[in-house]
Amino acid sequence: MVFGIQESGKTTFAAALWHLVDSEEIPTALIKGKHFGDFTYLQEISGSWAEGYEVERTKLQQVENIRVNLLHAASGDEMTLQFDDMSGETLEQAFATRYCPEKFVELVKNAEGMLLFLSANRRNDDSVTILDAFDAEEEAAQPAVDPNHWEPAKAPLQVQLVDLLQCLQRPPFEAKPMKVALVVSAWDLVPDGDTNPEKWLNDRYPLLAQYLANSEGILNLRIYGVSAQGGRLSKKKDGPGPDRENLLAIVPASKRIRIVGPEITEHDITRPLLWLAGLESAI
Ligand SMILES: Nc1nc2c(ncn2[C@@H]2O[C@H](COP(=O)(O)OP(=O)(O)O)[C@@H](O)[C@H]2O)c(=O)[nH]1
Ligand SMILES: [Mg+2]
Repeated sequence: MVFGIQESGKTTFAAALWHLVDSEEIPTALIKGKHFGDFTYLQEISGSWAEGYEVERTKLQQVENIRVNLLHAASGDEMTLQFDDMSGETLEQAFATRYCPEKFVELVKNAEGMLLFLSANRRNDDSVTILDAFDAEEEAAQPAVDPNHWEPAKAPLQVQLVDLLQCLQRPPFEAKPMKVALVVSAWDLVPDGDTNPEKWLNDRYPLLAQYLANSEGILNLRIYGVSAQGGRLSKKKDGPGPDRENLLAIVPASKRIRIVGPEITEHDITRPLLWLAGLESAI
């Protein structure tokens, strides 16, 4: 299963993955499996990706089921990467309201591994500390807002994620203990010196890092840095993004994709999935 809040890089990953396995431009550990039914949405997003544009955001209220079936050629084993590409900040809402769609419960119950997304392009958790909050409170001698007022959406991202992940252990989910592959997306935006995704996580999201390392619901953890887009792009309607020209010069397009982490080969974002499926030793 795929797990991650809005803007964490899930759809772009799916678009790049589909291009990679559909085009067969470069060898990959897992190849495209059998697909039935309607996969227009996958084709649409991978089309935008190939043209060097950002994937379009899921329209409000529209839920796109993304299922990518992958095949391990040597063993004949198959795996499915599945997620509800939910709009309307469903997970963030779930943190505040404690409600989530029933379909999501099914997805969690059936999951045997998790691809967890976190974007390197998010700044707001870095900056504010409890000391800043104290200072602000002292300055505002007369509190303008009710001191008991709490806005869940303003809770730090790592607090929200740890809470949501913890919920998966309890009814109605009761997720099986599973392997987790954390994808730090938009890895191209991380400064060059910061080459290790594990260190990146420990520095920026220490609470989440501790939870992932110690939760009984997590059998095993791996951390990857992934640039699925390769650089900064923009939506088609907004014209070419800053890195579009450079990215289009990379041929074949699959080579725009970059991944760092344990047991990887350049460009191959099926590697985390191979590990999740327990097939790594089979190659
Ligand atoms: N620079 C860069 N930006 C990315 C990358 N992957 C995703 N993004 C951007 O991050 C934003 C959120 O991505 P999206 O895939 O829509 O996230 P989702 O809401 O989790 O599906 C979009 O503006 C993407 O263009 C990447 O590899 N590099
Ligand atoms: Mg999306």
